[in-house]
Amino acid sequence: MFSREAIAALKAARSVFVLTGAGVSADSGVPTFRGTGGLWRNYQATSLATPKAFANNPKLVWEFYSYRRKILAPLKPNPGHFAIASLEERVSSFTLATQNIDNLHRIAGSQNIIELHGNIWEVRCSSSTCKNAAEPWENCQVPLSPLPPLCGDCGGHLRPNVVWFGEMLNPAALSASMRAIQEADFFIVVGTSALVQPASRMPLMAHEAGVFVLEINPEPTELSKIVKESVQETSGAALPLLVEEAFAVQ
Ligand code: BV8
Repeated sequence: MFSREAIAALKAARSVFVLTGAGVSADSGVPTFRGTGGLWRNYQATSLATPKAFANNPKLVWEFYSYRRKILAPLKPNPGHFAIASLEERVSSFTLATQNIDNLHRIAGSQNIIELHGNIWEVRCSSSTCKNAAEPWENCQVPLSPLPPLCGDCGGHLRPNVVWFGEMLNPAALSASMRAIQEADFFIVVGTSALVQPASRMPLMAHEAGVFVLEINPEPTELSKIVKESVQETSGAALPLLVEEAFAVQ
């Protein structure tokens, strides 16, 4: 499945950067955004995952995220998540940047995680002047009405602590990702259609810096013809094999 060169490069790597997308959670039963029957298709997520949609109809957008939490609640990490967590233990420097908001990497045991698009299990006040920090969702007892619940400090609507389309990513998350990419000598991009900016620029930056970029995705993407190696396989099947081949105890 993987070239000898990829295995040798990963084995010799001092610093590994992994970028994941919705495809890594697909093996846990989480619908992807653009796949068949994906979230995108059923709920026009793009029209709901925006500040404008929330301003126009906060209740609908809140219910959209409640629906997604309901889907996610019983789901568990899959072998792809666990392989990434075990890879982190085998290399001296490791960064995982995920576009996913489902928290499955953390549940699987990954430590150094940059949540580029936030976390669906956290909420924060939607008022830009409110000092209220993001808090775990379960802390905010969701009354039946009004929806969304209101901030205890300023009375503004609470919102999911995620990055919507048209919103800037958290500058700290971006700068931490850029620093780690500069340090990386091996880059794995897995389970992403590589369409959403600025995450989709990250594998290209590494590639342009001469870093070995390995893509894992059952479908070809814009990256497939550019990066050093592209393996058309699911993450749940490929990642455990990759870790096994590179770090199997001799
Ligand atoms: C920004 C959180 C600066 C919310 C998400 C016009 C107007 C405004 C903005 C833009 C514009 N044009 C471009 C932009 C920028 C925009 C963007 O990139 N749009 C795209 C759609 C063109 N980006 C932004 O707005 C970002 N902010 O740029 O700020 C700015 C500000 C104002 C104006 C301009 C610029 C913020 C982007 C963050 C959006 N929030 N999520 C929520 O989840 O509700 S993004 C959302 O898409 C998810 O996080 C998801 O992860 C992410 C990316 O998608 P993928 O993860 O790749 O998922 P997808 O379904 O696409 O692909 C799944 C892949 O998995 C497929 O390739 C499939 O083959 C593969 N797969 C399937 N099964 C498996 C598998 N792989 C492995 N194993 C399997 N088993």
